[in-house]
Amino acid sequence: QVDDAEVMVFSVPSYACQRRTTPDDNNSLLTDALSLLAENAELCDQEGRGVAFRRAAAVLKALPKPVTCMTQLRGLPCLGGHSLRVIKEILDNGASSEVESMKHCERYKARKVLTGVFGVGAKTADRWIREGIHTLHQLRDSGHSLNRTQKAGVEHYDDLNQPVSKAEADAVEEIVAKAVVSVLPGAQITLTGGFRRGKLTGHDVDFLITHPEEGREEGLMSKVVSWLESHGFLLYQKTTRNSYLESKDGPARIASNMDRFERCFSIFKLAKEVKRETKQPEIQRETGLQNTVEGPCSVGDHTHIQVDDSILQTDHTSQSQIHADEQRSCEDGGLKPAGHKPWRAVRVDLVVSPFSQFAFALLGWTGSKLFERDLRRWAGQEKAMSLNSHALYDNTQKRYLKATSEEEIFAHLGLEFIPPSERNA
Ligand code: TTP
Ligand code: MN
Ligand code: MN
Ligand code: MN
Repeated sequence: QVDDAEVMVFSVPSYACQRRTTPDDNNSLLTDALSLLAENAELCDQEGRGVAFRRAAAVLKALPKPVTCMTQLRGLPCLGGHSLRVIKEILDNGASSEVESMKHCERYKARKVLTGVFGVGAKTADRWIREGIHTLHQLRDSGHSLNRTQKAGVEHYDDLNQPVSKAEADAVEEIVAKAVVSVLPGAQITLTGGFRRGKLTGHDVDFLITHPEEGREEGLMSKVVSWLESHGFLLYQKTTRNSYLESKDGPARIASNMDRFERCFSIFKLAKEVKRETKQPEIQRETGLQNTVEGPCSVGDHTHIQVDDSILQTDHTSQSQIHADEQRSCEDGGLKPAGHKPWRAVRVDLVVSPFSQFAFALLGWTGSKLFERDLRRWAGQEKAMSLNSHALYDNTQKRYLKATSEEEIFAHLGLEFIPPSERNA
């Protein structure tokens, strides 16, 4: 029996862009389960179901305290029947049977391994699974010809499936900054994506590049890429040119959340810091200071021990541990044992924006994805406006609303400003 008067009932606005969501999570047991269901739906190419579970998880993530009973959830938005069933089962039994059986499902595991390859989406993975391909070894043996992106994805599978640390992001930023000022003095780079939101790890590192004099940014990407290539920092890159000016339909009508900036999806070759003089690696690691690229670091549901010279020197890392890690990385799907290479592969996204669109590009590339989705939904449904990473159009006034900062865009939209660190919906 629960006395309603004593239960803390939560209240949350329904659009993610109306909420403050910090990177921490008081309900990770529940949100992890719902995120897994979302991921599975996305892997099955069921985007609508995926979004529904993402929304439910995001509402719980925004709560100030752990949920202890269903009564507290009364009146909360975005919690559908399916999500509520899952939540109830976890509150009652500590786990969801649906999620647990999904985790052990062969098809789910195969989808995860195959879509874990950079350049492989849900449709390709499913086609392979129907042919009986469940692992990277089977993929290699199948003789399927892979495109250039997928080849790079397989080649760097283990590195790319290991989260990028903030220290590594900082190291990448230093390299990109150097490249950018070398090819165009006065150009500016800004860290975007999850790291701008204060996340401690990410699946990649995102940057936005611009120049305060409109037009000077033209042709900048190819120069930056050439610089990076000639200095040996790129393992892979695919550059797409700016298609914004060519679009006939105008920026307000770009339907998808794909923008038209000049961009580069790349894989960086990032040197691992080798500290031969290091006496107390354990302490260094805990402070998380400067270029502590060395592990072991806890990664999702399993721990990777990063093997490099610095860790070979630590007396607590035995050869058998290293061997165990090599085995694990093979079981994970990697084709190669964790090598002793002095570098690691890191996914990096570069985007170039004209200065006049910078605020929109910054807002659009900071995320989270659900926060972005709800910003656009808010604009359309509540304000009769169209927002994308290039511009904001007022459908009532039939004109573009200019902005030079994120704050101005929130103001145009009639929203309280939410800083990046609170956009982790
Ligand atoms: P991601 O790098 O995919 O995500 P993230 O940085 O939030 O999380 P992670 O730590 O896993 O890397 O995307 C960053 C933002 O970029 C996201 O808000 C969506 C935006 N984006 C676009 O606007 N257009 C695009 O074409 C892509 C791929 C992303
Ligand atoms: Mn792994
Ligand atoms: Mn990112
Ligand atoms: Mn990215």
